[in-house]
Amino acid sequence: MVAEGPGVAVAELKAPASSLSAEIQVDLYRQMVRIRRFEEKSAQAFMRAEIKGFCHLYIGQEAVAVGALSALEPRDAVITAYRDHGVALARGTPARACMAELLGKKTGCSRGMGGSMHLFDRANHFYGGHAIVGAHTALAAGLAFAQQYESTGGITLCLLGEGAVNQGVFSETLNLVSLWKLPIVFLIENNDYAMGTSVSRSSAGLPLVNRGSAFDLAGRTANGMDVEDVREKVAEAVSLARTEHLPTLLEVATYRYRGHSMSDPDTYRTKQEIEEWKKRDPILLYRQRLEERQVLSESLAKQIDGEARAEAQDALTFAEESPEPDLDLAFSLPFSPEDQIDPIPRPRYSDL
Ligand SMILES: Cc1ncc(C[n+]2csc(CCOP(=O)(O)OP(=O)(O)O)c2C)c(N)n1
Repeated sequence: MVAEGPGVAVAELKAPASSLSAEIQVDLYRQMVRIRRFEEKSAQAFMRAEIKGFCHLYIGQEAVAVGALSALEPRDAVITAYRDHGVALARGTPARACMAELLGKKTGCSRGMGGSMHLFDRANHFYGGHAIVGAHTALAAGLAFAQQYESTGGITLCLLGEGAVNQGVFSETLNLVSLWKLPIVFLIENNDYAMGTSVSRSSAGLPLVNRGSAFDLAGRTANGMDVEDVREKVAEAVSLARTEHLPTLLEVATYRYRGHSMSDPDTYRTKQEIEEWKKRDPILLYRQRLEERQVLSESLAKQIDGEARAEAQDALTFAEESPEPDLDLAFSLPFSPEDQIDPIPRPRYSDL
């Protein structure tokens, strides 16, 4: 049986008329293809042991990051969990800086100190990339508090997996953002599985969007295989946050085609289930829709794909040729200069 995001009907895509310009539609398509090709290249690099440690791919979920982030302004803040490659790319972090980070190189967006799970790009207000499930939701509240306190006019978008909703910190955070009327949107990427556990085996009180109602958050759902639906629902929530300082909890039904991470044998679901979801592939279906609308020709689609493949290859070559990070930074970077008051001198890596 096909696992649908609980409470969220994954409708077959129709080709509704769009109020979006042709340029925006093509760009949404392009961004999804860029992420897909980047992730495929990452998988190859991982298999060759060029990427060490963890690597969680975003393949299948592209419409979520692309749709959601396309509804934001540059001054807005974005934060997510460890499945972060697609989010960083959609936010504007260069593919080279992302791939170099995956390879742990000095030219990476986190100077090679973070790796796959900790992409970070302050210039684009992308605040990570966090490995501890649920913990970043509290940091998101902090970002939104700062935006409100400093009257920046910005809002915070916090993406989280459905596996994070049962962490106590998330409930505490929902309480605070509602009480303090913070400009924030929480987007649950419900891909049905937290590692090997399906949401119906781990969570009571479905659908998950209901979790916000105890704290008076506005609740919305979206079809995560439909980039325009995600964009529209996020835009509504962003508007509520920006103009009325009302936080929203949004549940988006999506699916990851690959295992939880590159080392997951993926034995907890059937091949048939994965194939069923692939029939609703966000890139394939959006391409069909844009062709129907005569916004995308076959040759343009081919060109976009070629450029995305070239960008991914260029990013990998750049990363491979980049230098290793300075190891001493591993001891100095986690602390601000004022915090370096430890009377016991820290060992220099080179002394070890
Ligand atoms: C606090 C904490 N507990 C357990 C883990 C181990 N862990 C890593 S990923 C993961 C599953 C999270 O699933 P979800 O939030 O749905 O994100 P997805 O992988 O679907 O993107 C778990 C339990 C962790 N990183 N942090």
